Amino acid sequence: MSLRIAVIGAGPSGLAQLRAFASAAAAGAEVPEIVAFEKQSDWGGLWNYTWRTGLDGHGEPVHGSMYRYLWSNGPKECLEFADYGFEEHFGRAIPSYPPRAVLFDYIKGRVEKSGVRSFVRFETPVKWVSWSDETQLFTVTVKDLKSDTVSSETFDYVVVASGHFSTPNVPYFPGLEMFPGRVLHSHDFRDACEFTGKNVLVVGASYSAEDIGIQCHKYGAKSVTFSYRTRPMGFDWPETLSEVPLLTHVTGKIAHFKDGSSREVDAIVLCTGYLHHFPFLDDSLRLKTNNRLWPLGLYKGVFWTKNPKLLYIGMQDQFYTFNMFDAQAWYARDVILGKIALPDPAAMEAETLEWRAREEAVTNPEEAIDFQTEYVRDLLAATDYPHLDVDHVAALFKEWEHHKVEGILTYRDRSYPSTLTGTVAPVHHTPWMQAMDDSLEAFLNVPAKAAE
Ligand code: FAD
Ligand code: NA7
Repeated sequence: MSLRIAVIGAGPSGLAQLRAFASAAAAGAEVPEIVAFEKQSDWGGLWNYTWRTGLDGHGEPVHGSMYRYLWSNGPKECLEFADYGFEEHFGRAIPSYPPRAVLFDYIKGRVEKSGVRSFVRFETPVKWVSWSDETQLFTVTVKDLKSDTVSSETFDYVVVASGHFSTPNVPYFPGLEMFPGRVLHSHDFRDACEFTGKNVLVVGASYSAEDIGIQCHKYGAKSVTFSYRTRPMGFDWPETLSEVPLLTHVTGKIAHFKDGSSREVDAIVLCTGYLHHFPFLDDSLRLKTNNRLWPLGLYKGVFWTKNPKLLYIGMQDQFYTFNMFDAQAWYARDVILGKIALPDPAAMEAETLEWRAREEAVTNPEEAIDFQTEYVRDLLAATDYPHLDVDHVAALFKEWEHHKVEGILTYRDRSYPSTLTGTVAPVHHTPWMQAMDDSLEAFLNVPAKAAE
């Protein structure tokens, strides 16, 4: 087969695509040539922690948004790969809420086993992608950061798996420029210890605000004030954490809010979300969306309806993560291999609009979980991805939501059963609020050397 596929990004989404083709090859299928371009020096996407902020050593924008002491904010049982469970990777059951390093190890384990590393060109950001109607090929222009050279190659398909939690959405509030303290976006947050003893203002009311706020509390912030635009998160916060309406302006160290109240703060963290940002794509190929469950323009949430040889993996707002990327990647693979036929453009567009109407009818988190569950179920039904009990996953997500409401500082101490093996996760040796060491060795309780 002479087809060539370019995958942009070797995070969980891009790696799902590599794994999908590797599993087809292992089953005897003839698969196309795949080249994955990754701008960082290792794979794993956001899970590959970097201390850097701003620009990297080559002057490229830093991709990483993860921070030290980050622990999974959902049960690992909800993201477990159906073809490579946690028990298979670690040789035993592990607790339900692992720190970042442990999930990074799990992600790497599957692809190392598949032998796909040679398909990835590291330190090679994609700079531009164009399509030719004449040749029916994409031209992909990349920069090799090691040799400082730019080159172009042609491909039959392009899979965009570059993530969408890296380019910060940074609103302006009058007075920020004169604030005599740290002002940063969650993208640049690396370490809660910086805020020990400080009064921190966190703007935003979603996952980043919630998690960065409670990390600051855990590592000794004097107080955390959350400022919301639409509605408060409404958790039963400890005494030093509280929610106020939207920030209107700042005068000196005083933050003023929409309800007329004000507070003195030492630092401001803007947890105001991210932009879908594809600086390497021409307007005619570029997905333009905010962070939501059903972005428009993508048939099955994957195929660019205007040119289905361009595919996007992982562009939705996410309850499901790793196993949803798998469901998308397996479906994408089977379309590329000719096992699944795409309908005509009008039918693709009509189905996409139907899903959007269903998404717009969603009114609460439980319905949002059900919506994404139906989406993943729809994809899985068409491929040979190993059985994933999505009803069980959905039930776990709903339990997780309830457990967060019951205790925002204690939900990570809970345990859930694997949907693959039924094994209930062991309780972690230390309650999350007291677990200050986020290393893999501390979590697994193994000496540093043995874990390597
Ligand atoms: P990414 O992980 O962002 O990977 C994209 C890859 O593309 C990166 O390696 C990047 O370097 C590369 N890339 C980007 N642009 C280019 C280019 N032009 N050329 C070449 N390569 C490029 N999910 C969970 O399931 N559990 C959690 O606890 C959780 N916590 C999170 C915490 C934070 C702070 C954030 C931001 C996200 C969190 N997520 C969590 C969600 C996260 O989005 C997914 O887990 C997952 O990392 C998404 O994978 P991805 O491959 O789509 O994107
Ligand atoms: P999200 O989930 O996209 O949420 C963005 C938040 O930022 C949300 O609460 C927005 O308020 C708020 N926002 C956006 N613009 C503004 C302005 N202008 N003013 C005030 N507030 C604003 O992003 P997160 O970073 O929380 O989560 C992304 C991923 O990172 C997620 O997968 C996590 O697991 C980690 P709204 O509620 O819309 O009014």
